[in-house]
Amino acid sequence: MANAKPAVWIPRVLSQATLERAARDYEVILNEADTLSSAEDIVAMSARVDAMIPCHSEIFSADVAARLDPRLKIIANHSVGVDHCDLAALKARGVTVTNTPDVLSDATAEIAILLMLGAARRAVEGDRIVRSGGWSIWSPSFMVGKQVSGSRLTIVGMGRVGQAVARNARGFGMEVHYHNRRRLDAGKEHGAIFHDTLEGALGVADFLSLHCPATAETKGLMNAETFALLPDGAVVVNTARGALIDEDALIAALESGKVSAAGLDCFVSEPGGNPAFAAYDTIFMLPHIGSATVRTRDAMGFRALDNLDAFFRGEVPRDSL
Ligand code: 8YV
Repeated sequence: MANAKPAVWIPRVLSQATLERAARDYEVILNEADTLSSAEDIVAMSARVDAMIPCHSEIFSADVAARLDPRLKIIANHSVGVDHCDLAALKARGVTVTNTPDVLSDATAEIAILLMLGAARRAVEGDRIVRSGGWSIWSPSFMVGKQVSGSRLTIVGMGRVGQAVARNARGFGMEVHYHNRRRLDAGKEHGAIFHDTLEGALGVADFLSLHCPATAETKGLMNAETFALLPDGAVVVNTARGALIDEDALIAALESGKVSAAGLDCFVSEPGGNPAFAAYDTIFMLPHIGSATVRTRDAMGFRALDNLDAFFRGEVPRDSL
C-alpha cells in the first residue's frame, strides 16, 4: 500500500474477516448500523472517500452517478449482480466498477436446490402442519408432491451459478436442459441439452431455475405468455433477481395449476417481498440468502478487497466491468 491509505466507505456490515482486512489496509468508514443508504447518503459520502464497497442494496442510478464527487474512483461491489449500478453512467463519470463472480456460485446453487426440493415436496405446508400441532392424519394420499429425480430441469442463464446448479441436479438424476445466449463448450455441458430459444427450453421445464442477470431484456422474462409455455404443474425457482418474474403472472399461474409450486429467494420489492405471496403454501420463500454462508461471505469480501488492492496498485482489477 502507498503511504496514505485510501479511504473506503463500507455501507453494510460485511464479514468480520473482511472488515479486519479492510481496516488493516484502508481508512475505513463503516456504517455500523447496517442501515440502507439513500441516494443523498451515497452522494455525500462520495466526497469523503476514494472507494466504496457496497452491496446490491445500495443504488447507483444514473442520477446518483451524475452527482458523485470526482474523489470517488472505484465501486468494488460485494455482489456478483450489478443491476443496482448504472454501469454506463458510472463509466461516463470515470468510476471503475467491479463485482465478485465465481465465489458465490456454489452457495447460491445450494439455495436453488433447497428451493426446488422444498417447493416440489411441499416443505412450507408440511412444516406448518407439524409445527402447529395440526398433524392429525396420515394417509398414502397425504401431502403427495412432485418428484425431482428423473424430471427435466431447465436452467435459464448457464453462467457460473447455472452450471453449479446443473452439477447438483445431475446428482439427483435430473435431465438438464438450458437456454443461454451462447451454447457452452461441449466440455462444460456435461450432457445438458441446449435450446437456442427460450420457448423451446420452457416447453420441457418440469422444473425451471432462473440464473440470468436482471437487465432491460430479461425484466419480466417469466410473464403470462411465458408461463403458458411450461408443462402443466411446473415448479419455478428463482435465486437470481426478482425482476425476472412478473409476480402477478406467477400468482395467476399458481391459481390455474400451470405452476404447481415456486421457490423464491428474491422478489421485485426487497427487503419485504410480495405480501400477496404469503397466502400461498405452494410458494417456498427465503429472504435473499443465496450467498449467505460464512465461507462465501468471506470470499466475497476478500474478492472485493482484491479488486480494490489491484486498483490502488495501479492495475486493472480482475473483475472490472
Ligand atoms: C448478495 C447477490 O446477497 O451477489 C449478488 O448479486 O444478490 C447476493 O449474493 C448480495 O449482493 C450481498 O452483497
